[in-house]
Amino acid sequence: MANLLALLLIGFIVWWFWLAKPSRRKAVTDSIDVIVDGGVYTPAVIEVTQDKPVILNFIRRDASPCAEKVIFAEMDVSADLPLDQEKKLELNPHQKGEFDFTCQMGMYRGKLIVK
Ligand SMILES: [Cu+2]
Repeated sequence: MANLLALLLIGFIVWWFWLAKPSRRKAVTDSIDVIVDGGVYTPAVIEVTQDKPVILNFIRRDASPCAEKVIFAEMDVSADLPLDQEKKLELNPHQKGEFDFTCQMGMYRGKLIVK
């Protein structure tokens, strides 16, 4: 009986780590939620893949005017962020490197890493 349970457990672990993982990873890569609150972007460092379109889903919780814009200066991309709503920003990063994104005054700071 104990052996059977151990076998079932191993089977579950194999399924969980090797078979279930690819679909979960894909969902994370295609659309990433970014919370804007308390002076920080969460997550503040976002890793994406070169030439693979990705949606950054900004959710602004901070009412201060400071947070109302997000600017990717080097990529020439910016967006207005409505309060308590989702704002989808689609990027198709063609260039590898690290790109800062900030609010218009540079107080909120985040980094997009293209690999
Ligand atoms: Cu600001």
